[in-house]
Amino acid sequence: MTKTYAGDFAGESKKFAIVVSRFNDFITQRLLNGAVDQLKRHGVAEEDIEIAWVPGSFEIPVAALEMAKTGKFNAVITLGCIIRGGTDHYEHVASAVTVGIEKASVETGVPILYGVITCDNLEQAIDRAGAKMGNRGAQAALAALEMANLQPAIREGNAVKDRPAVRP
Ligand code: INI
Repeated sequence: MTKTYAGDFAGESKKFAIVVSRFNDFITQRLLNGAVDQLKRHGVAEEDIEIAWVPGSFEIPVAALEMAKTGKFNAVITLGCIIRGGTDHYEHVASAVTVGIEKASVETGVPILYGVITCDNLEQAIDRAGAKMGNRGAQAALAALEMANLQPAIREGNAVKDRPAVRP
C-alpha cells in the first residue's frame, strides 16, 4: 500500500510572514492585498500574518531568510515585481532574487514561496497583479497554505486517506 502526502489549504492556527518589495509598489501592493485576502479566506488569523517591506526585490532574500530563521512561521511568502528595462539590470536582480529565495528556503527548511513577477512591461505586470492572469500574490499564498500543511503531514506520517487534496 503506497502512502501519499498532500497538503490541504487549512489556515487555522498557521502563521505566515510576507516579504514585499516597495519597488513598483503600484503592483506589489496589489500582490500583498491578494496574498492577505487569500490567507484570511482560508482561516488565517490577522495577528498570525507579519509583513516586512523591503526597498526592492534584490533585498527580498535576506529579509525572507531572517523571517524564516525566527522559527515562528509555517511559510514565508515573497512578493516583488521586476520589469525589464533597457539594460541588463533586470537579469541580475531577477536571478539574484530567485537563487536567494531558493537558497534561504532550502537552508532553513521553511517553505519560502516565490510571488515575484518577472516580466517585460507594465501591462504584463498588471495582468499578473489581479487582471487577466490572476493575482500572483494570491497564488503564492495558496501555495504557502499547501506547503504549511504538507510539511507536518510528511513529518508526522499523516498520509491522505482517499485521494490528494485538489486546488480549491
Ligand atoms: N527592483 C525591483 O523590485 N524591480 C525592478 O524592476 C527593479 N529594477 O528594474 O531596477 C528593482 N531594482 C532595485 C533593486 O531591487 C534594489 O532594491 C536596488 O538595486 C538596491 O539594492
